[in-house]
Formats: sequence, structure tokens, C-alpha cells
Amino acid sequence: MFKRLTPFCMLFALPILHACQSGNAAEEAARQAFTSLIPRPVEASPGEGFFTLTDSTVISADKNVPQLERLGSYLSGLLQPSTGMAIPVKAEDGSGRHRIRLMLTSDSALGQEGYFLQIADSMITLQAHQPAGIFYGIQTLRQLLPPSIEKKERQPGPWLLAAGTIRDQPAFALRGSMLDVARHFFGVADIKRYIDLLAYYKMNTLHLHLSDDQGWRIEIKKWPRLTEYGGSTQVGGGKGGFYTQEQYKEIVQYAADRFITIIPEIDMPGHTNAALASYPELNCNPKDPNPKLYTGIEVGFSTFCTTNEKVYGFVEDVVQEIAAITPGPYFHMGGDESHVTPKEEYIQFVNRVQGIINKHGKQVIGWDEIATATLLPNSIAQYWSDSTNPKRAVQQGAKLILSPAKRAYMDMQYDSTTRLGLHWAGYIEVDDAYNWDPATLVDSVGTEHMLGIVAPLWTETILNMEDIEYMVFPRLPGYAEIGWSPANGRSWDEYKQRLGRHARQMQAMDINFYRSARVAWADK
Ligand code: IFG
Repeated sequence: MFKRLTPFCMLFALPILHACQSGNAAEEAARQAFTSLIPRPVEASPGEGFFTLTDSTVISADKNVPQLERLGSYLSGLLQPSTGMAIPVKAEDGSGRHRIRLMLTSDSALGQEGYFLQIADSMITLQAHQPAGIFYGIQTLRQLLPPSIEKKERQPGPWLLAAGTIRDQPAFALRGSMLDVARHFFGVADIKRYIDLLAYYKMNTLHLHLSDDQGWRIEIKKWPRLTEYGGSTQVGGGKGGFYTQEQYKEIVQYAADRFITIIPEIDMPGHTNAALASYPELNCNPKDPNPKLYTGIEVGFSTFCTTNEKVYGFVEDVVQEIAAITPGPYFHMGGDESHVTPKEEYIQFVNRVQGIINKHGKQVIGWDEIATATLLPNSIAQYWSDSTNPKRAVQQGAKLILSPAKRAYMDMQYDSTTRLGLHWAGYIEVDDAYNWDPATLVDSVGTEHMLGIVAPLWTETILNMEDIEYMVFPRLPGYAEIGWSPANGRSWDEYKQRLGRHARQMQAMDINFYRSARVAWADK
């Protein structure tokens, strides 16, 4: 036991043995944190010594960059509850020891989201070329601190960070998740929690699946019955719900403050029973001029009447109202599983709706079936199931988002015993979710055609936040790593060690994660 004590501790071994041990344990934990980061950074070089948060620690930010002051307050707000320290933000004036400096740098090699973090025993310097990089460097700082930093109530210290340097930036520009709020509705508080979790893993995209057969979830002022009636139920017959445009704007702002872009999806021409039940004129007669609300989980049975001009006026109104409250560049038109739309009519609909979306200043994203139509130059195909479609899209010069059902559909059960989820695409254990590479996913399609990856959670069987967390964790950190970290050297055997240690952070964040038997969880 004594052999592990530093000379200082040897000198005063008796009275402060415990402190020395905990000091050594704290130092050992800080050093291990440096090599346990998820997503793994591009370069991490451990140094000598430790930076310790104390009551005299301050955050300094260049006062000429408003975003930096806001990011300083964001960091301070993250640290205060568990440390009980004020950690004030002050203008950077070159003075004062023991500070965490946030600075922009002209080093454009860091790109839009990269950062350079230097930790020494008396100062931490976090530099980035753009504010997003500072935000992502802050996420790394969180993981370099003891996991208890994430607790919302006061914790004992010490609050050590191991010295060293980290230079980091993402492999893919678009990294995120899709949440289906149509099959089951999730309120603003759940969406904010989900956004916080995505941001922690340096994800920058949340795709909201806002409409489907079972529900319409976003207020459209010109077509009020879409939510009054079409939003009034959900799978299983529960009361459903919807976002007013004010609530949608609140979600968009909360996401933007965390450098997350919201992609709104209105799925069409299929997956439209909620809209068709709300406005029968959108149907082709006489098949079912007035469909009832639907609370089952079948797919592919509904379609807009794509030969009816009224449908295009409807689409225009919907796109216009949502685009007006969506600062992000994308509008997702869905386009999947239109099994009862005649093929030629589907193609004409997709061609026409792309033009409507572009007219309202947004880039089209669609599930990969839209590649059977004529894609506009900046349209994006989201690959989920039929690998001929990404090839079609690439042949048309389009970019891809990867959401392979067999690897990234988080509604797939882990195995046959999983209480929640489906398994039509197969079972996806934690290692299956990690052991794939976008570069080799679709033959003849290289990463130069890919914007990035989005891991969807469809919610036919998902009722609440606990269910969401159980299916999303611990697979999401792996998707975050596939989207952020260099592919070379990636191995499940190495990653699973980091993931095992990461149980402490997930516990501290009260994440209800699935304890896969394929990982040795360190918190037990
Ligand atoms: N496929 C459907 C989803 C959902 C999913 C459940 C896509 C693009 C099966 N379409 O995935 O609506 O039902 O795993």
C-alpha cells in the first residue's frame, strides 16, 4: 500500500494517509479519464501534473466574442451544481492564475467544429476556430473531470483534470439521431433532455419525425385539424399530442444553443393517414374518402392523392409554415414505404415537392426511395434499407446520410429477450451497433458521398423517456464515435473498455442504459 504513495505522502503518511490515497486514486482516475473519452479524439497527449478546480477558478473569455461569454456561462452552469463553486466568467485580460481560457484562434485547420485543448497545472486553454469547437471542447472537459461532475447535487471533490493536450475535430459534418414523435408523442421536456444527451456526445443533428399514420405533431395554422384531430391520438390509442409553433421554436432555439440543427420531417406521400383523416379532400375517392384515425403499427397502407391539385396546395402551406420557423438548411419530405402510391405518380410527386421545398429556401432530405425520382442538385438521400437507392442517388450526384436499419435502427431489440423494440431488421447488440464502417457499408459508395450518420429511434413500442434511454444507450455513444472519430484503428475490443468505464458518466447523468453482457461495466 505504501509503495504507491508519492514522496509528499510518504512524508506525512500517517495523518493524511487517506487523503494521499484518495489523492492518488483521484490522480489515477484523472489520468484514466484522459484515455477514456467517447468519442475518441484525434490526438490526445497526456502530460505531467493536474489542474484542480477550486473556489478561485475562473473562466475567462475574449469579451469581443459574445458567443464565448455565453459558452463560458454554459460551462460554469455545468460545473456549479456538483462542485458548489461559483466559477465566474470574466473578460480575458491576461491576468489571474488558475483560469480556464476560452479563445478563438486563426488556426482554420481546426475547421468549423474542431478544438485544441491544453491542460496545465495552473491553466486550461481551450481554443477553436469557430464557437462550435469551444462547445465540443467543453464536452471533452466534462469527461476529463470525475463522473460525479454530472450530478445535480453537491458532490465531494477533488475536481482534478489530468494535464495534457488534445487536438480534435470530427470526421463527418452531420452526426445525430432521429426521434419519431409521431407513433408516440414526447413533450418539450423530453426533447430537451434528448438534445442534452446528443450534445454531450458531440452530435450536431436532431431529425424530428413529425408526422405519420398515427399522428400529426406540429401546428399548421392554415390547416388546424391536422393537430386538433390528427394529433389527438397515437399508437395504442393514447391521447397523443403536438407542438404548437411556439413550442417548436423553443425546441429549435434550445437545440441551436447547443449547436444542434433540427431537421423537421413531414413524411409524404405515404405514412399520411393522420393528415388524410383530418382532411378527407387529400384522399383519392372513393377508396376511403374519410379514413379513421389509426393506432396500430402497420406501414405502407396510406397515400396522398398525388393527382389532386389540392394536395400540392396543402404541401405548399405545410412547407411554408415549417420552413419559416426552421433556421436549419433542411426540410425532410419522408418518401418512404409509399406502397399504395402508383410508381409514376410517386415519382412525379417527389419531383414536384422537391421544387416546393427549394422554393421555400430549404434543401430536401428524403428516405432513400426518393432516389427513384429525379433528385435536385442539393437533395440528400437518407439510406435506410435498399442499397440500390444510395447508388442511384450517388449516380445523380446527390449526397447521402447513413441510417442503415441493420446497424443503426435503435428500435431494434438488442436480442430476443429485449422487452421493447422490433426485430424486422435483425437484433442489434452493442457491438453490432459499433462494428461497422460507413466507408464499406455500401459497395462502390465511398465516404466522399456521405454527409454523415443519423441513428433513428422509431417509437412504435417506446412510451416514455426511460424507454428511449434504454434503447438509445449504450448504443448512441458508439454512433457518435463512428460519426466523429477517425475510422483507422477503431476496434470493439478497445472501445468496449472505454464504454465499460463510461458507465460512471451514464449513471451520474441518470441514464437508464441497457447493461449489455458484452461489456464489463465499471460502476458495479
Ligand atoms: N420502417 C419505417 C418506419 C418505422 C420503422 C420501424 C423507415 C424509413 C420501419 N420507415 O424506416 O416508419 O415503422 O423500425
